[in-house]
Amino acid sequence: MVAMKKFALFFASILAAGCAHARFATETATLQPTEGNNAKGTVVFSDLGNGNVDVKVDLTGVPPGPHGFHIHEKGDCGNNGLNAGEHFNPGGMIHGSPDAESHHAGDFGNVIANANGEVHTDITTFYLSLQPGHVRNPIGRAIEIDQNKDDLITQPNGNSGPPIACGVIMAPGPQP
Ligand SMILES: [Cu+2]
Ligand SMILES: [Zn+2]
Repeated sequence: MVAMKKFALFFASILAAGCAHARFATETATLQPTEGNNAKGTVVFSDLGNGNVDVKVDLTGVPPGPHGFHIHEKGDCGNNGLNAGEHFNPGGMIHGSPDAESHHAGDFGNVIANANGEVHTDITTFYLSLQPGHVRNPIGRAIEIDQNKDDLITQPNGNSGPPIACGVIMAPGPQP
């Protein structure tokens, strides 16, 4: 993880230096609370250019503690997020921890809200791609934070309860 962060910093410094050759895709989701909840915020996906995607999560209004966090197969936050369907699973795997041998591409396990109800974390994954048309590109799908902890075992969704916030992953417009 430390090596990965250094690598990310390396690329960030190239961007900061204004390298004309670097064009890394990003996708963004703005999460809105489901009925009776206050959780909201943003999730930004950034192609690190090394086969990895960085997932930057910034949420507020989340009850303190762990909450299941997943990309779902449909880009529909209707019906309090239930219309998003099951987890994004282009590989036909079983649900599990992102560290496990088998898990959905959309499985991020849990994110943890601090005592102020905020989540601020970066997840690095090589199970997603931001390349246009790629089967593991999450664009157009929903990402949700759930009411409860993902137990990382129960099928098909870790028994993490209903979503407390949902947003559809979208292109940010023209790249710089
Ligand atoms: Cu979920
Ligand atoms: Zn899953």
